[in-house]
Amino acid sequence: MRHHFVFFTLISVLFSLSQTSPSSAHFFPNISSIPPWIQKNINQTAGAWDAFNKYAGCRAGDKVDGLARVKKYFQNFGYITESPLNFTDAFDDMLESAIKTYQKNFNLEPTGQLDNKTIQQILRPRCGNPDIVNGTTTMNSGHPESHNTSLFHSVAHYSFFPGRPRWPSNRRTLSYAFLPDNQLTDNVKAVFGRAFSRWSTVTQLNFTQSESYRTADIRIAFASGDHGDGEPFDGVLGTLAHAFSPPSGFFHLDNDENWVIEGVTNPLTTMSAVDLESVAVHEIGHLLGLGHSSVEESIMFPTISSGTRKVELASDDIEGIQTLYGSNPNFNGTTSPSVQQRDTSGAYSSGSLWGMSLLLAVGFVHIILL
Ligand code: TQI
Ligand code: ZN
Ligand code: ZN
Repeated sequence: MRHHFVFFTLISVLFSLSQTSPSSAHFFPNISSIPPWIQKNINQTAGAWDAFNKYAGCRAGDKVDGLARVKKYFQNFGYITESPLNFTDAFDDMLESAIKTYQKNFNLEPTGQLDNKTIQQILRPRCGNPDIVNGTTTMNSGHPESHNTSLFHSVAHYSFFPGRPRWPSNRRTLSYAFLPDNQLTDNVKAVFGRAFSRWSTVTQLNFTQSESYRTADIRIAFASGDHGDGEPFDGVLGTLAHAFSPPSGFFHLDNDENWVIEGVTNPLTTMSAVDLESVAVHEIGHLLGLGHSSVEESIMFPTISSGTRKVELASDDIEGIQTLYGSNPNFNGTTSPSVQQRDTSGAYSSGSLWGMSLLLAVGFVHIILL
């Protein structure tokens, strides 16, 4: 699984990333500066999905032409684990239970039917990774602390990674660094700085930029396609970025996206523009130990439309992160960014097996590169 980095992978990531050529990432100050010929027309894709609307109202026992495609969709996102070569068009128990779990994850009434709200949620653009991996949901319905389970409207909650990993309690200042080969501009780096400060405003955590990529707690790199950690990027849209749970600190972004750095003002869903700060705030949530949330307003909700911007932490995100790291005594309930200056570059997390293997890995790469 993605959160269990093996020693070997660690080395290959460090190694392959140190070998990449300078970044060819596409950065655009705003949405109107993206040339039309690189804008992917999402209307075409949306057209294909329109067909989904004919399943509205489907329930167990029904047989509807093309229902097999719906099963394929649920299989893609981990809700159906059986893998028959051909799904049938019958609305069977397998589909019903997949729909129920999906509805719980997305905070919809678990009717087990393809009702309107469920179809609308399916039709929304979403992240390409499964919600359920090896039988464990990455979202709220499997959250051990979710209360009010009988009231489906209030099960909404943040989640943590299995085992609830977090940065050790003696580390309240974390350093971050950018892969030097990416040669990011100060404007791009400032976007990450703003994203970090959204989390430090509400917790006792501080973030500080370090010039030393290899020793920083959080390592930010833009990469294309296969970049050595077994989670290859996929070109425009699809997976935009990924981050590993604490105390890994790897934060990778897809070089092939059209990243917008000054924010997107109006929701233009026909464009492939991706707001960098929105993605950064979400991924930092993962880096700090938050899984996905079923609260739609939350930063950790697992869908975002291209061309839109969502950067403000919701109360669900704030509750989740404060459970892990405590609240900022200066935080009065309103979020205004603060910038942290203390430099702790070169510090390693102590006492954890992770810190140890990291140290060894870094040492090892030094040796191969010399
Ligand atoms: N990347 C996925 C994500 O960050 C990768 C992922 C899926 C993941 N499941 C995970 C990472 C569990 C850690 C733990 O969710 S993504 C969104 C969102 C992506 C998606 O490129 O699909 C955002 C990146 F939530 F909008 F869909 C950023 Cl904001
Ligand atoms: Zn990666
Ligand atoms: Zn995510």
